[in-house]
Amino acid sequence: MFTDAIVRTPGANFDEGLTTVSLGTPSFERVFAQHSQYCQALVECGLEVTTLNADLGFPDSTFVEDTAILTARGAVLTRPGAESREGEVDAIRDAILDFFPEPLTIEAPGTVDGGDICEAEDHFFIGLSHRTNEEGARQLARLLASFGYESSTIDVRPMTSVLHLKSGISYIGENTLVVMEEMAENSQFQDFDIIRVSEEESYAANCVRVNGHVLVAAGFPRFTAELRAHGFSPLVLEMSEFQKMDGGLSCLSLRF
Ligand code: CIR
Repeated sequence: MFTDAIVRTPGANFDEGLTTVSLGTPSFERVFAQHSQYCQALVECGLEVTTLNADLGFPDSTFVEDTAILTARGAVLTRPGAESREGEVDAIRDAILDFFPEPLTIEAPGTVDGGDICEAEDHFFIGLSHRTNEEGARQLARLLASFGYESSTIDVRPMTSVLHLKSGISYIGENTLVVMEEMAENSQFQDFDIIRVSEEESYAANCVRVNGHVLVAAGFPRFTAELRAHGFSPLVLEMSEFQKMDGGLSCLSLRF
């Protein structure tokens, strides 16, 4: 069960952030509305939400998930792999200190984005991506081991359709992994129940279990029906404007 979440309001220069997709320019009005519905959903799931002010120095800073890995046994501040995002971590350190007084850190030349880290009970899948490098993954594995967690790496660098590991997989509890088609055969997933996400709906593979619900992006009816069929309770959220900037549901909050 989570009790808390940290989010950051998007800035008016949100559209100046990084993106690899060509889905058009986000409308700030819609970004803001979608962000506020997202926060509302976290509240509905029973979380106390801490909202940080927009930070115009970092257009991608609403994607707070990339800056830290918060676990039940301690926190790790990351070192984001995109240079323009490195400075986002300082503010997150301040924001988590009340909850995690002694966060561990990833050091140069290691880089890690939180979007590459998928926690499945006591095991962490660490994505090697164009943001999380091998040195960062090694450091993180060591830090997680010091908390008593196991981990393993999954290389997503050859996959052009995903920015981060969690663009393609999500752990939603009940031993269940949501996995996009391209990753579904990975032998590391063999002990999990798998819900496959078809290629046409692959954006929906980034979903988030928050207490009794699974937050899911709107517009993916087959996947949403599948979740219901497996006994989950989807809470559907419009994400179009975040998708334009390569963002998914998980990246908009740190949950703990
Ligand atoms: C970036 O490229 O860094 C942002 N525009 C999107 C980050 C999305 N983060 C995530 O999925 N964890």
